[in-house]
Amino acid sequence: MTEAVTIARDGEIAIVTIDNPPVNAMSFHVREPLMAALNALRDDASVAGIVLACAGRTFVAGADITEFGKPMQQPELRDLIAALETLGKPAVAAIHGTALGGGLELALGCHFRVAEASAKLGLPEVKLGILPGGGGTVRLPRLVGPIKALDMIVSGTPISAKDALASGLVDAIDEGDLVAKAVAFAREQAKSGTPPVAVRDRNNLIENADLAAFDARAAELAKKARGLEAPVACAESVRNALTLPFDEAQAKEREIFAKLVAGDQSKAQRHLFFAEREAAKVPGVGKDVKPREIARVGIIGAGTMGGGIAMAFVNGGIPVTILEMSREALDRGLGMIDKNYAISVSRGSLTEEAKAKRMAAFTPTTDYADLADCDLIIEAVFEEMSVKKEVFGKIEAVAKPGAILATNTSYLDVNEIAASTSRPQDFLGLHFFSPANVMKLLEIVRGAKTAPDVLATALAVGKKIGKVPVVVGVCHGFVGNRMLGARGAETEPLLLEGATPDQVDKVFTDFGWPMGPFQMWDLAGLDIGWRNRKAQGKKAIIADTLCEQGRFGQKTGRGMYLYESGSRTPTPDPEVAALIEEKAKELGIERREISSQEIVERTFYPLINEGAKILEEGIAARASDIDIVWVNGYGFPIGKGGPMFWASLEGFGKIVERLDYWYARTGKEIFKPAELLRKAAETGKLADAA
Ligand code: 3H9
Repeated sequence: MTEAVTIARDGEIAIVTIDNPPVNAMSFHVREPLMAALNALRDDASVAGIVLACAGRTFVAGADITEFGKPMQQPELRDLIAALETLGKPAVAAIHGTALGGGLELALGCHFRVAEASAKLGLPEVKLGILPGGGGTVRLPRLVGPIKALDMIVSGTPISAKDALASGLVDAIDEGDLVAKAVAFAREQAKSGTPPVAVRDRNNLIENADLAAFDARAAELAKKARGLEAPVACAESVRNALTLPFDEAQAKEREIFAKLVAGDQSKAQRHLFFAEREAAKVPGVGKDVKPREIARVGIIGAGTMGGGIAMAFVNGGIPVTILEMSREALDRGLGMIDKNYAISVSRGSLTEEAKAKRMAAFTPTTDYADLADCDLIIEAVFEEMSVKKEVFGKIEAVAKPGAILATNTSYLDVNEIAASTSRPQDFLGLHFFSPANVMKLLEIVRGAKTAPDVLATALAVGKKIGKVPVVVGVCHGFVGNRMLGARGAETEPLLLEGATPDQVDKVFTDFGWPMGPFQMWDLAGLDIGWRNRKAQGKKAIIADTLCEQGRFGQKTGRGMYLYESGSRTPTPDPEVAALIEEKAKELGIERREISSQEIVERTFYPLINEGAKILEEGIAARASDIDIVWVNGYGFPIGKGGPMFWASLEGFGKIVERLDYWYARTGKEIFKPAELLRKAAETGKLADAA
């Protein structure tokens, strides 16, 4: 093992290098030798200045997140920062890769910062449910100004080196030998004889801060926080930097950090950070399995789904051949894509030039033979087994050997479709979520015969196009939609028994979902579920009746709710209330008061129960994979960490007890507790796949 901190000399300048792979996190075994190194250099009269650099692929990417929640070992990050500030000689951070969180805070402890042109700098702590706890909220505004600091800290989004130079965060950008440049910088500063000024003592930008403008921006950002504590706390802490003396503001930052890091929201968000990385590790797909190369993708179908999937690949830099049955359908699909990009241009997130480049990456065709050079071919056609099989018959006839064939089915049996081809080893499901160019989740459906390198390819290409991929097994609806079915099974019965649509929706939005199930129906269009139900011979008593009345939701101005013309704000409709009462009467259901707790127990608990059954069957490899599916594909509030993590907070014992109650009362399968859940009630932990 190499030493975590080493010192080299270039004349009178000392180069301190941190080497803690993979991302140089500030673990205790880095902090301790770094403090020793700084103390030694402070006392060494032959040293005129120091450069703080990192080995490997990046500058320090932050505090070591695995140490959170455990007693903090001394020295702490803030002690190191204080040591840097009081060295009495110039300290220069040499930044390559990413300087994030505690890494950027360490660099802010240096008197100067030199960055590689490709570097990124940011304080992403908010995404872990905390705020920068190493003085980031009190130092950053002193360099870049209060509003820029507020935006960076509340969003957590890193900025480029170029932006950092323009805003005063870095002092120079280097294209060549970064450490040599930083050494030259330190030497020049040391020679100047001017004592270096610590960032904490640079008060210009904050003394003249416009508090009213700051508060207005903070209020704007708070609106987007949607129940999360960290963004609001970040803003509060930056404000303290403007109104309080440095030490007082820093002490408050520390207090808030300690409170947030111990809270459930941060635990949930840290769980999601590691869960996302775990999801990329798939049983049976070792690091030695090499993905196949994907240089061109073929998409069958240019409708909403096919078009969205095609955009996702083109946005990720992979050209697409897009196939439709007719020229008109192709033109319509490409017209839609063009319109979507035009919206991005009008919002300023895409230039005209970039739009033209993206449009040029689509090769439209009506001829299957044009798919011959595609490395991955995805069908996004009508959700019907016979149609899918027919399409794959045509694809197989032209696809080159080794091309990966994928279905975007939401519910159908991937093994059955795979078996209809002669290459089931090259076959899998790639389940995108609508709008596919926006939604992060990608369920990769592993068929019985899918080859490991096909899975590795899907994971790699998914990451390349900015998706969060999760490998799941074959069952009706896979992980997400199968659990959605369990969550929604009791929504109509709840209405018939006495709840109102807005009461149910409010339980959901109070929990942190972006909207409730009935608002969702209205947004998606009630007619979509109606059509599906008719095809499957199923019924939904309230929703079907509304559809028969032409009430399809937002698009017709009436659905489960009423919508003023052009508005998306739902208003409860007395006609719907009357319809519910009438149907309940017809069915002989006696209506009663329904509590919020009952709504939770009959919707969220079956969701968790179904998740546990999915784990039991090995459809998901880990409980955390299920959390990733729900947070990225279905709007489960990130501050609650996904359904399975939330279940651990709610208490497995309590959930099982209430499921038993509802199962005894209704006999419905969705309430019959999974064995895994029963075991979790005893052990306090949900075991992974059987
Ligand atoms: C903070 O700094 C608090 C301070 O303000 C106050 C303190 C008092 N710690 O993402 P990757 C692991 S909070 C521990 O796949 P990439 C990661 O789990 C921190 N482990 O690589 C993975 O492990 P494995 C603020 C960490 O190249 C491996 O490293 N900083 C940490 O795609 C590779 O990670 C952040 O939030 C960590 N800080 O992306 C930055 N970071 O291989 C968090 C990573 O076992 N990190 N690991 O699965 C990132 O955003 C990305 O890792 C980064 C590299 C962009 C750096």
